[in-house]
Amino acid sequence: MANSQKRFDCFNLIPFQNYGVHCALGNLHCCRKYFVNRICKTANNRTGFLCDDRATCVLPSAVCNGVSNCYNSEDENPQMCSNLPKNLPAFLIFQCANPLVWIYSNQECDGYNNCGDCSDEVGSLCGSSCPAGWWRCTPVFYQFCWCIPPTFRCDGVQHCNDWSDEINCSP
Ligand SMILES: [Ca+2]
Ligand SMILES: [Ca+2]
Repeated sequence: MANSQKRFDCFNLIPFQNYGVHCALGNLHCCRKYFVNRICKTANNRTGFLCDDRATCVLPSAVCNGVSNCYNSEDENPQMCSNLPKNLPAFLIFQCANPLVWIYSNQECDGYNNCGDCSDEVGSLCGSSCPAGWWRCTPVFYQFCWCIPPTFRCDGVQHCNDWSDEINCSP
């Protein structure tokens, strides 16, 4: 138990400034000296990636997306971004039911069918209600699972199998 906990802690640590340092698995002294825990909370309370400035918290899906979001581009570190998602910290990843498909952790329970089989929208974390303001129905579009975004209600286009998004709309 203690051993696996140590490994987990190390796995969530990403080199701070000096990316050339490699610590042996479980070498906490080395990890603490050269690595920093990158877990942070974004403005909308999602788990994010902490930049070297220790203040900027980047959404997981903005890590290794080819755009620099941290001041020194540490979110686009070539070593971390090679062979995705193998070198990404575990907290940035959500594993879909299909073992071949992964998504970024902020795409879990966001209303969108990122996994392709809706396995990212069914977990206990998602609860049984729709994201705030979304409309519950059986969507006709593959990109949604159980709810559609508020902008698609009463927009003149059918998004729900039962047309419930386009009935009882005020004229
Ligand atoms: Ca980025
Ligand atoms: Ca999703």
